[in-house]
Amino acid sequence: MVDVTAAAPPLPAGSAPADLARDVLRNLASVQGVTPERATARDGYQAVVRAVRDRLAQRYARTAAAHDAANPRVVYYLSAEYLLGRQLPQNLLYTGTGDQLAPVLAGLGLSPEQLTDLDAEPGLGNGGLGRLAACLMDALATLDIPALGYGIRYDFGIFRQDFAGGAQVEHPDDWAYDGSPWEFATPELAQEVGFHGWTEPVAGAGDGATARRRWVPGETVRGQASHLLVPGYGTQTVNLVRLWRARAAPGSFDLGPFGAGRYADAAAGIVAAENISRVLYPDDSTEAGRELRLKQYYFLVSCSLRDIVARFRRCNTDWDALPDKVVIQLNDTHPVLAICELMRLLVDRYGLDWHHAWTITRRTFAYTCHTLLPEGLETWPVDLVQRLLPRHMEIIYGINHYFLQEVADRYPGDVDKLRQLSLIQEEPQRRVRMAHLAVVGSDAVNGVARLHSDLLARTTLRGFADLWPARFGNVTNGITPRRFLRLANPRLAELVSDLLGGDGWLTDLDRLAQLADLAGDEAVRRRWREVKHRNKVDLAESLVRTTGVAVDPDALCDVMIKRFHEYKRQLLKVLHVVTLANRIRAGHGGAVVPRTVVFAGKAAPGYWAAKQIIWLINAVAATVNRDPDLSRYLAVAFPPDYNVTRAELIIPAADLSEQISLAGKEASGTGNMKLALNGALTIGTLDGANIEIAQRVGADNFFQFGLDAPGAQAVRDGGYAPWLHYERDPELREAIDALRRGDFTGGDRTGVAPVLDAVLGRDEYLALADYRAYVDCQDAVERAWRDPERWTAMSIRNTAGCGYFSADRTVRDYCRDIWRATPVPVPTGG
Ligand code: NBG
Repeated sequence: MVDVTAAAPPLPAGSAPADLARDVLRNLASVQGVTPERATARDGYQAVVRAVRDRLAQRYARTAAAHDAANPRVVYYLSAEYLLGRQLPQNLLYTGTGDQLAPVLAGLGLSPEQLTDLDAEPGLGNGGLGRLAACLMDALATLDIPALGYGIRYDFGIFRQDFAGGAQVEHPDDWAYDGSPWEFATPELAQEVGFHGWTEPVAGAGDGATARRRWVPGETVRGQASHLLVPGYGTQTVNLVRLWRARAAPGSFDLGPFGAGRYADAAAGIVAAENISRVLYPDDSTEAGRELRLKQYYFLVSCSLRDIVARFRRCNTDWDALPDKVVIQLNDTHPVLAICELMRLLVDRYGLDWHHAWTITRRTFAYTCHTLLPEGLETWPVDLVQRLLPRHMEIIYGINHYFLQEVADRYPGDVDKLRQLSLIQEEPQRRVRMAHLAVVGSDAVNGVARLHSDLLARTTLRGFADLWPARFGNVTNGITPRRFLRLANPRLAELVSDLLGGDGWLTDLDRLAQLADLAGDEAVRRRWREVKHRNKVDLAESLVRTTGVAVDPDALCDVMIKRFHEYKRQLLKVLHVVTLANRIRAGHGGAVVPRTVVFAGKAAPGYWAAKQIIWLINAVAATVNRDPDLSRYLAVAFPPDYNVTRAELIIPAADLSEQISLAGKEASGTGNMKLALNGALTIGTLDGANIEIAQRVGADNFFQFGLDAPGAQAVRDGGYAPWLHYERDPELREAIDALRRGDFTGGDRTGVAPVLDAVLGRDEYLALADYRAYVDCQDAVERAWRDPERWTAMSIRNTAGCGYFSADRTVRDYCRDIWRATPVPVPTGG
């Protein structure tokens, strides 16, 4: 086991209160080389981070020792994404140093906020999937489960979003430009990763597809490990996220061309190698882009699998014990090549017979699917895989060969079945179906909410669920209450602790259920409202600063914060905003409750329709906010660059949570859980985890509307005609006509036309079919809002019902049903 503390100069770090001051002062002198009088905010930040990190590193050293001694089953989480959020506030809380910080900083003339502002968020992910990975890592450590998360140390994370003329503009996210002080680079922990080349037979091994072979790569890069420490809350366990960074082999810099003035040529090899971990999800609209992305995935998989095998072999000799000591969780399809890589290692390197290797491999992996959208299930062109990873392509054919035999035995003569289930899609282009490979090569397959898991087994992966029903299960997602209630919303956390007589809820979220009884207590409701109001004042101040939009903290705070995608139906929300504006313009302002609508989120850079909707929202926002008749009742704010940090600001202030995806499309959602936990009421469809939220908080405290998944299917099957809704519903017609006239886009009709043509023509996500139900349900929201006592009681019951959505429960479910992992307590230090 690599000792991550080795990378840092050894500083004795204690845990008594005075020790933080002592350590910070020492770090200022010995790490930053400044006297306290000359220390800048950045010096202070570095010195504090180092002092806190040292404490975590010491816990990590003890954790690693305890794990080595126990030789337990370890959970290895393979994920292309981690959205960890800021580290400083969390690590102060988890090390119990937060309270000591203010006096230390005061002595340096600094404030805690100055330090927090310097703490860059590593944006190594896109959205829900990456944040889920971070929440699960937090819960794993909190529950003392031995676990290691593997990922890629991207130089540039998810782009920074800005608006120009209302349109999304993407800037590179150079998150570690000024260094990343939480990170432990351990370059000595490295793996060599091959690409391209050819395969050849091994003497005496036979020559079938499943025989042992040798791969001679044509290109090799090095993966170097870099670590982020993941502490558990209220425990000594510190696990790791191990991120791989691509480097050229030492000596790759070419002095010859450099001497001749050809500087770019001299560094070409280095640049090519390092490009592998350069950016999160390189644009794959070109052949080169597609190859680079597949290279990334294999780079992650190859470094991680070799590392896992080496860790296993330090304490074990019997390969049959691998599935008892190792469980590899595949977070969506990105890391699924890991199945082939383990087969390659076992067969080619360690000489196991194919069937023996397959039995071990299949019992070692588990796969979580996070989508139902067909485009979310990755496939790769066979010729690309063949070229980049020739040995893996042979292994895929080998796996497919035996798998299709099994299918043929089960369904004799059913050629269609073979075609449907094969790992290879034949038409229109030969491609490898990564989800099929994942299911065939895993012991367990799960979806991320009850409905999603059911739909996976009944539709997307139906053929596999028929073959192996026991393999399929559900683990509903969860969120960490430490970050999303305690840290994001300290006022509510304090109130909850006060009402429940302590903060035991932080690790036992079911205790929130006791709040339900207090919803009837007028004094509690007053305090609850007071907290929400102060959070809304904070948000209002931030919105003025970031968007220039002045909002009324007393207005209903209606938030839709998530990635932009047509299935999530931000457009339906726009239609509602325009409907409200039309009502106000028609003189019915008095009937509308004052409302602030907050949108936030990014669209994939190549997703034209989603970007068009972003532009439209900004145009509508500008129109509404500029018109004094409208802005008395309505404000629309769209702060740019949504990320974990911004979510932590908006969520505590939300009154209403928009979860309005077309039923059957959102796998789970986790923002829905964060908002409900913070006392927002949901207006939502029967989709993803919304269904379970409604069950837990009570249908009376949830605004449900619209088609359910079978209903949506029936509408589509029945020859859906969106324009009929337009014709029949005067309010909808007026909303669409006003948009078409350019009334809400400063007279611009060309930008809005394609968006409207799409909904009136095909309306793939049935926005018009759900419009009336949605607007009526919003009217019900307004009626409830007019009664603050009723609303507050509903809000309290939402928080009370969210115990189930703790990531701790999610991890316990995984441990029980899939991972078979048990806690290994870590002793306290000295
Ligand atoms: C997302 C789903 C969400 C879900 C998260 C986490 C992907 C591919 N999927 O509904 O869209 O909450 O995963 O499971 O990012």
